[in-house]
Amino acid sequence: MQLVIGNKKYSSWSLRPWLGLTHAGIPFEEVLVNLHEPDSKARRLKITPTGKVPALIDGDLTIWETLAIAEYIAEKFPAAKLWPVDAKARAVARAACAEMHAGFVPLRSLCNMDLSQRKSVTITPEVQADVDRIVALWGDCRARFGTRSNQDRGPFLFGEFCWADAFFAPVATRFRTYNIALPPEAQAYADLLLNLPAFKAWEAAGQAEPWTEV
Ligand SMILES: N[C@@H](CCC(=O)N[C@@H](CS)C(=O)NCC(=O)O)C(=O)O
Repeated sequence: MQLVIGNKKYSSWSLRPWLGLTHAGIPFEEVLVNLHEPDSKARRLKITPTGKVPALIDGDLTIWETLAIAEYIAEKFPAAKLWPVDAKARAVARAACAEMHAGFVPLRSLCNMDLSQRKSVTITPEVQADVDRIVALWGDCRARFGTRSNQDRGPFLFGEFCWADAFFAPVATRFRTYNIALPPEAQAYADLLLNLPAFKAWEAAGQAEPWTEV
């Protein structure tokens, strides 16, 4: 399998499947396309119909769109348990990923992923509403599925690591880059994601990239 990704410093969508695959120890070949090269879009359009990354290539199959890539990997590698085993938890994890995929436009527009800098922005009410919703969602997942009968099932949103954690990893970087204040539990969860060995490897590679956004 090949995973086509963009610049590690900036490409939040590429980070999600890369993190899931790497954290789960699933082997794949990484193909990095610099999004800021003049002919980059033309190169990407030869790979996917949208010209966007990430894309997963498995033999004669090319999958574009992160949610579809996540589903394909989970089906192909069920032992990796990239979705929660419990059906209700799995449904909520999928809802959380879909909400991330379709939403939080104000946050994503104002606070782009940039692993190389710390930036300051004026947080608009719309961005704060996104932050509040994410904090509430994380808290709800942790309360309902991360901990059950006082037995902690693991530190992630649904106990063990799953796609929902990978989907929110870029958000954790945005909170850090833009110094967005979080309640202690949400901060602890963001720190957990930012300290995963797989994330650290991605981050180090991103910070070493010579290309900067134009
Ligand atoms: N809906 C797509 C979004 C992918 C996306 O927007 N990728 C960005 C990089 S993070 C991209 O390829 N941008 C370059 C472009 O739009 O030409 C997905 O979920 O995979």
